[in-house]
Amino acid sequence: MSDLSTTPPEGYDSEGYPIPTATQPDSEAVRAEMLKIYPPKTRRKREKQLLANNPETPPEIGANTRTIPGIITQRGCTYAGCRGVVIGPIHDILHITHGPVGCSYYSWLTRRNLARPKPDQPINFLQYCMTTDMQEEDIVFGGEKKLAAAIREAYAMFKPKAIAVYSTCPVGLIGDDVHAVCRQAKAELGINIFGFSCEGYKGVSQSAGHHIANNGVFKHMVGLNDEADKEKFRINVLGEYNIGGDAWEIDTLLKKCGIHVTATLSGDISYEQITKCHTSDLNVVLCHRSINYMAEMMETKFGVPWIKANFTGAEQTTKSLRKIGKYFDDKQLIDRIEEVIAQEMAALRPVQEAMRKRLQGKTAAMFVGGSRAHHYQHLFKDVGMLTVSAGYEFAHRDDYEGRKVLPSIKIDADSRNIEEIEVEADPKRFSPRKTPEQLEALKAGGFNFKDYDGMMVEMKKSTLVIDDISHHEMEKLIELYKPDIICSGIKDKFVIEKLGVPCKQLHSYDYGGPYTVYTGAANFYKELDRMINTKVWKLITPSWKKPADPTIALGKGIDSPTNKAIRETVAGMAKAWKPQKAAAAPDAEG
Ligand code: CFM
Repeated sequence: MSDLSTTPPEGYDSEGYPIPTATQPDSEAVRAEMLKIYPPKTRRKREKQLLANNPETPPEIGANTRTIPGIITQRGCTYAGCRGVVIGPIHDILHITHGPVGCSYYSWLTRRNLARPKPDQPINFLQYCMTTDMQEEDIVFGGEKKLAAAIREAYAMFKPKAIAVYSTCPVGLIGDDVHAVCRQAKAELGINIFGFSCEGYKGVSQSAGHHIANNGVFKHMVGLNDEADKEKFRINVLGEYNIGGDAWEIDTLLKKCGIHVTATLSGDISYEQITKCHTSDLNVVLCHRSINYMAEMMETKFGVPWIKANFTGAEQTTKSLRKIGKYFDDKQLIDRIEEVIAQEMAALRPVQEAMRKRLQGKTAAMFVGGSRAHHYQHLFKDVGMLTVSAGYEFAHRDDYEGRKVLPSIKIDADSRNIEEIEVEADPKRFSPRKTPEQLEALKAGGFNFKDYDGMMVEMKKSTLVIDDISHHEMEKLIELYKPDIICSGIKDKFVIEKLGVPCKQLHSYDYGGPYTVYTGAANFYKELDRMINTKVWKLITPSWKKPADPTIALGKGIDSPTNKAIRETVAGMAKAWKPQKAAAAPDAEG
């Protein structure tokens, strides 16, 4: 909603949720329908991951557990979460993948974490793809020497300030000691070189890779440079990776308000910015899932407090700016923030109103990552669209139910696999940014530090929450909810579109964006209109609207022409097949 008034505008219910134009199915019935195909053991597990929401007392959801083999999941691997997500965007260090070429190749510019060379810092290494390209011989005899040679070669060519090395699955299996190689190379070359044990199999998803990356960035980079920026009102933006230029929009907006960003972790960030980010005065956490560890460690060691904020959606951006203003408690800053909000909303409101007229009452479903499936619901709400179902790929219970459940999360063997580093207050450099009295006053005024309420409290009652959605569940969802748009990723985009529903990729933004703050919100509303209101979807008759074709129903029309043809082809192939060895060897019987 464009203003922050308490009476909901037309098209919204008394709780402020948009009213959908089409009648919605009962979420419990949809859930039962999705689950019924599974064998009992699978069903028991999936039952915990599919729930009808209750915003007042969010039900306990099964999250961050292994995907059952055979289920088509959207998840990625631990290496992807470490190398690709959290550290990959640092643009002026070298990233070397120790492993077969594929892991490196597929993490090469596939995530749109944009970076641009600065006048004083013209280096951008992100377009390079570096790997040790392990071969069979390295797997058998060990790859440490090859890694040491690769580091030397890369250093000689690029003379970087730092090199990060990432382990892939085979490296962990054969036991190469990447950390020892990195220590040795560091001593030899005199630059910062460090490794990550982020083998793809290390955790149940990329989420494990985030944690490993946070630990490594904290241990090897944060705190190396104590020289603080001169500007007043310094913050770090954590969990913002500049996909499609999002971080640049946030930077521009904050600058207008007079707020200085020391570092954005890790969107378009330099090595130097990371090394001094502990000198900032506030950590503003956007993606809680990928970087809450860093926020916690920086607070413990250096005394930088953290707050959760969200720059996705107009209303959320306004709230977040006001929260930052309140933290610094400076009259001039607060006034300036209000001026900027008024200016930005004056520009956005006409777009929002126009788009709301075209989108009001439409519905959306969202399955992505560990934070966007929550945050983007606000952009939909801005233009009168209701999210009928949502879920994360790899988030933990706290991202769904809120951080209050943290003490009750059971640590399983998979989580125990990930190192929890012990952090203590730095004897010299720990400095609380606020006095205990100031903190108390802020808290008394309703200000929440280190808190995240999660997705469920902000989602309408009975909305279907689905963790780690499978393709089968996605197809059922489309059949039963018929949402006007689904936000997801490349793994299921075309399955969704073949079923006649537009799919907006929320990872890569389908080459679009930025979508953060007010300027980005305008882009997103227009994108929704373009995708939903195009006539092209009416040209497709999705399979669920067609009558079942008996000739292709396997197991049904056993004597149908299609099935007969398949049987004949298979029989012909079997007849023609000869075992290779037998054909080459002398005829045993002759
Ligand atoms: Fe955080 Fe992200 Fe996300 Fe994420 Fe990601 Fe991403 Fe994402 Mo893709 S860090 S959890 S691991 S907001 S790459 S920028 S879009 S799945 S919802």
